[in-house]
Amino acid sequence: MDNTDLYGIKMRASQKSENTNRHLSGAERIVEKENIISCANSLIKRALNHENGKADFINLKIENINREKVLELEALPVILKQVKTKAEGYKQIEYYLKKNGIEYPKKVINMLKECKSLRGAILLDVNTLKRLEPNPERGVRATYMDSDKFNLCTSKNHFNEAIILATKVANAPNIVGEICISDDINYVTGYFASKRNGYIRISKLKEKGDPLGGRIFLYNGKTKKDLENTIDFIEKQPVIVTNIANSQINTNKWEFIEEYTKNIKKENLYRTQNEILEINKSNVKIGNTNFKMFSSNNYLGFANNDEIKKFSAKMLKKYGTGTGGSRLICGNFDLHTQLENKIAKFKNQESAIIFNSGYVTNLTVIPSLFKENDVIFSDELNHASIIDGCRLSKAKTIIFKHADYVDLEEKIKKNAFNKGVIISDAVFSMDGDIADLPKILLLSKKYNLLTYIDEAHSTGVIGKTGRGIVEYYNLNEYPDIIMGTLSKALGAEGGFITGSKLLTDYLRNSARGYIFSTAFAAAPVAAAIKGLELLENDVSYVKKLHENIRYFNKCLHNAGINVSSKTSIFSFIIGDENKALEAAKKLLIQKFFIKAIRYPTVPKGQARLRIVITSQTLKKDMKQLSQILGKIL
Ligand code: WAQ
Ligand code: MG
Repeated sequence: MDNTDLYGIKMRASQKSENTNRHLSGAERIVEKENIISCANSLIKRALNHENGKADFINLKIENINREKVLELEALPVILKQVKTKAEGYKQIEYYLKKNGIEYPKKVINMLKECKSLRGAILLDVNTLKRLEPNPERGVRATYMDSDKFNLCTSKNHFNEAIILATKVANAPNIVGEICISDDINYVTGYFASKRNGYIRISKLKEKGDPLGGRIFLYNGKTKKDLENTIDFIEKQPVIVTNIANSQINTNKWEFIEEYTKNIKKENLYRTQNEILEINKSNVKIGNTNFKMFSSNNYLGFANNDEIKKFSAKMLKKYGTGTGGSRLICGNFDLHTQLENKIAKFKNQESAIIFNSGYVTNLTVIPSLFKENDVIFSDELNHASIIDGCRLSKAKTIIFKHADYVDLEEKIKKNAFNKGVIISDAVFSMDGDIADLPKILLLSKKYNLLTYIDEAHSTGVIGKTGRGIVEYYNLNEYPDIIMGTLSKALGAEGGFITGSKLLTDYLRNSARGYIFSTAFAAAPVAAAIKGLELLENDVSYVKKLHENIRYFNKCLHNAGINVSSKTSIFSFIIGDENKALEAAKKLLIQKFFIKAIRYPTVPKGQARLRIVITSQTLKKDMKQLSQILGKIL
């Protein structure tokens, strides 16, 4: 046996009130000499940071313990009883009391009420139901006990402390069992423990908020000497409990979800989804009702275009429904390459690479390009996929005010970097405004930064022929990294990056979302190919979209609504989440399918109606809608 000394450390914290001291918290440990200071430290921290209140007195007692006298006890085995109600919990206790020969279990349980003013436990004679504590105001206190693991004790761990105590008490002479409920008002888990049955952990023995708590040690001895031995053991015998299982059993494994759901419901942030049964141009059928669709990013109607559907179906027949592997292993069809070439050509770039969704594109490309020592300057209204990509990248992310390039420049000047990038949406998804690309490019040149532009809502939408933001500004230079989606104007599915071949080859070798995703199926790839073809060969789709956007702007103006947009996205900021929901409901009653956009899609308190105009939106619908909006906004 190791000869180094052991020390018991006890902490008690209390609060001074008029003439008494209110007990706040207490804890004890048994530690090696070398751990005294760090243990004392954390016990003091615990005393100072107790949720019950501020500590006026902290009493720390450190005493030598003879190692030879320490008893090592194996922790009681833990058995969890998951119960739904307090009543069920009590049934469990009754059952175990009966099992241990106690005739009137209800009477015993009732005595827990007497524990209220005790610092210790009731010592109950199970034969006479008489209390045996020498000092009935204090009760019997179990002390000199710890587990064999030295861990920092800054916060209370109910279960760990309880199993140490329960193991010690269950091993005391003449003790047949123990019942315990915490006096912490929100800790509802309690237990019955005995040497015979183990530690029966009962998930609910009281309602939250109930201050009832206490302990009863069940005694079955005969002589005065027996009683003395029992109390002596409980109060004086040093015990180290070994093999406490790491079972931090949660009383309700789903509580974290239930809590979350309850909270977002309270804040009007809970979301539900509609089931669309049929789509006919700008009309959708939900249930038995037709709605005018004013929410879809199907900007050019390509998701339901006959020519595209036909080609997609043909390729589905030829290649099948799946690909059977990632691009790099065995899922690479000539179709994939064709699509990538088409994207690059459409965007006037050297090369392109496709990903399974727009979200995945940003999520995987940003971290594969930017790392720990890099700096990302990101517009505060960038899409969630950019935000998540930045987070995953571990790069230092500096958020600049929305479309505020003065703020951006100030922040660039303040932050030193070796490698840096400006990331911005081209068209902002929830506001519909357009980034000032010329300014961004200017700053990027001035400070030698890369540029990363997300063209999800600009491709097929802005620019004379729908080529996006570069065409919109008539520039002859390009961002370094152009990102886009195939799922909006192109009516298919997926995302892409286009730029230099150096860039796309690098991404094929480093972007985990590319390497570890099964290549996407022929049908959506073919749809995107055909979509690009239509877009390139027939400018009428984009023209029609632009005409509709102009028309809706005019309607809004006529209805006296001060909202306008140069893109498909019109944002009607309402503010309050509930009011936005109400407005959406009113529109739904009038058969307009428009969603209230709320946090976390937009900041809290900036809930809004997001109205989307496509090439298929009917003029009469736009007119009617703007009149209704004029009334309800
Ligand atoms: N010795 C005897 N009785 C005590 C002691 C002690 N060392 N410490 C507390 N008591 C009595 C006292 O009357 C308290 O009011 C009562 O027990 C409850 O004490 O598996 O937190 O410290 O998750 O509030 C059970 C854990 C936690 C169940 C119990 O007790 C689980 C708990 P608390
Ligand atoms: Mg307590």
